[in-house]
Amino acid sequence: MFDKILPLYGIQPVESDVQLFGDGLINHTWKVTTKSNGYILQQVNQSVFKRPMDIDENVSRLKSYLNKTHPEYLFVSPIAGTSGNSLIETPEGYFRLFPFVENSHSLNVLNKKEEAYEGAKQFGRFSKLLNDFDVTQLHITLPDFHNLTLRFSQFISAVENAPAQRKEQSTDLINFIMAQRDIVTIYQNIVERKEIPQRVIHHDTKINNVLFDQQNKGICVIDLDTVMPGYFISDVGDMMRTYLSSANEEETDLAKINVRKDFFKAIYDGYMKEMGDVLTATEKQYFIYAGKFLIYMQAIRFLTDYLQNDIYYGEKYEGQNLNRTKNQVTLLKKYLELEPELKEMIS
Ligand code: ADP
Ligand code: GN1
Ligand code: MG
Repeated sequence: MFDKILPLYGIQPVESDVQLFGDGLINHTWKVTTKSNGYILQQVNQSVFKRPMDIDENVSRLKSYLNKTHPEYLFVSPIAGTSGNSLIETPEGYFRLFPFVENSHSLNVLNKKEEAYEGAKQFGRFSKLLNDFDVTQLHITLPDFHNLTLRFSQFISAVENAPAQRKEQSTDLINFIMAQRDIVTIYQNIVERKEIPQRVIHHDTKINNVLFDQQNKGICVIDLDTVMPGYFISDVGDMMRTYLSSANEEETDLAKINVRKDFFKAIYDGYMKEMGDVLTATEKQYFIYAGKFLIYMQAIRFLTDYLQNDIYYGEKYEGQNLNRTKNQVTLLKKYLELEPELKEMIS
């Protein structure tokens, strides 16, 4: 496959080393190393992203805007192939090639609150620099991606149609999710009453979508497939979901899942350093809600997938999506317990 694809970028396959790379769940990613350069080659997951062209157009619009308004910003975008296109269609699917950001790495779990601060600052900076960009210029690359109302109704129908055994194994989790339905109602109110504005939102702020340098200072954000109009609660919420606990979403020893209060403060400080002057007063009131919104939605998404025989996330071992749900539900419970203290910290 690489023998056919790399030449489309003027790269000689015989002179390149190609290795699977990273821990992303959605796309296929390889690191390509030639004598002089490093690249990231990616095959877009077309069962998730039905219109890869839309992603390419979004990224190219953002790139032209940022090149004009903030030329100093490192915006990692795909390189044009010899045809001049940055998205290349082949019989195997759609591919793109990024310059490898040298001396960078991504983290799957944060060990220091300073890293949480850096990550939050990078995502805050991204939205801030795009604050005056007209969000209607962006395609919706994943319709209803963070529409919690819809995710909830999909969950209900997954419960109704689930194989008996999978449903039985999920009983406690289903009951917990049902009991926390208020989280959906608050979201519905936000949308219906237009309480907060639509912004350019990354929608996948988990920590391995930030590149860090060797001193673990943030360099930039990556994985721009889901950049589209949305609410800031999506970005802040996914940071809470992935930065607060010292164990990540794959952890099966639930005792290891925790909410590190100093990491919460670091997310707040890092994000607000950039977005503090941009967010409205109402948005600020929803800062803590953001964590509930996103952790709850991810629990719903993992459980829905389990009930639907893992058609979306797949599974590397049996019951992985059930375990991921237990993990996220545990995280949510710990977060809810601490809510009064978290409020106090940012009041
Ligand atoms: P996915 O959508 O599957 O999560 P990503 O775009 O996040 O794919 O890429 C997967 C991983 O590859 C990232 O977590 C990061 O470690 C690495 N990566 C992606 N792009 C670059 C880049 N331009 N430079 C260096 N590393 C990168
Ligand atoms: C997926 O692509 P990746 O691995 O960064 C997913 C996110 C989930 C995440 C859970 C397009 O992110 O929404 O939060 O897995 N992306 C898509 O790990 O569904
Ligand atoms: Mg990713």
